[in-house]
Amino acid sequence: MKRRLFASLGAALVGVAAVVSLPATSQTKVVWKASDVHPLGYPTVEAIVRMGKKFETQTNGRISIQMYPSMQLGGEKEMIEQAQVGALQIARISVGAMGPVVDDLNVFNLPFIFRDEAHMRKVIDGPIGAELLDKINTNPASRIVALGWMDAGVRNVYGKKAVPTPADLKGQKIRMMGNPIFVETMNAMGGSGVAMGFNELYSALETGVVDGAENNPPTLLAQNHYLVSKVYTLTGHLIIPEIFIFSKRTWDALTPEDQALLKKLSREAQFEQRKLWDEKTVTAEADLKAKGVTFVPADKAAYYKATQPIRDKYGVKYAALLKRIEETK
Ligand code: GTR
Repeated sequence: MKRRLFASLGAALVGVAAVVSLPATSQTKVVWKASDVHPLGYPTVEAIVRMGKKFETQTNGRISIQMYPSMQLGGEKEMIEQAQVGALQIARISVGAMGPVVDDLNVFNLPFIFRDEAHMRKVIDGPIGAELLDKINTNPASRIVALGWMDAGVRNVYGKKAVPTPADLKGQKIRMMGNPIFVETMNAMGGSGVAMGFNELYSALETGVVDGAENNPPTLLAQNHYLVSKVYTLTGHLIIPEIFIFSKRTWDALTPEDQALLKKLSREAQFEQRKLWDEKTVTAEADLKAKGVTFVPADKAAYYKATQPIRDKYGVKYAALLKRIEETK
């Protein structure tokens, strides 16, 4: 009798639970597509995966995120285009690839404008960072919503030979991201800049179509470029943050509550990625050294001097902003 009572009580409770959860489950489940050029486990990818888990928990499974890593949905240019038409929702993009879409961002694509990573972080965390995200959001042509910033460390040159001074880069074909500023920067540094998609780079390095490239240590490791490029010269010419963006088309169809949740979880993802980034930079450097990559110091003052024409040429229209960046302590 008692047992039957408990059984029916249990059934009643299950019934209550089903009724209570009905509003959530009766709404259509949404799966947002997220994309990154890097593999699973890379800090930017991991931060979005974690954000997806939080979304799932906090919306009772109504919204989740499916990550498509490792360029499965194409390069960054393609990812931006897909976000613009709503074919994907979240894309993590280097500011290098965003410059051609929203010109104001190109200020971050100039060589040696940040003293170091800490300086860059101060800038993106402060009013300048907020203003630039806003420029993306209010630019009708961008058709994307900027969710937040991510870290991408310091970019250094890698290849088969050490390039401690600009003279060492003479005749070296170095792959740069597809933005004219970068090609001109490499030319000013003494090398020969070649604009090329990230997806073509490994084979270009392997076959000698280019002699080298430039990037941060986690990328050199994660993209396996170290297998064919064993010398990493610490030129430190670019410190380019990354952003993660959302499709404006999808955003406009969200409820204000979901928009607010997305903003909140994005802010958390930004700082979670930073923590993951710092950890990964340390382990990546150690891993690369263990795998036979030589780290070579560079004459940074010489590279700074060599790239002055680029700051002069492109910096004019960002003069006020550049002054504020410099004054950020
Ligand atoms: C990496 C960045 C990628 C991509 C790549 C490149 O540091 O995380 O988003 O921009 O550089 O050089 O193309």
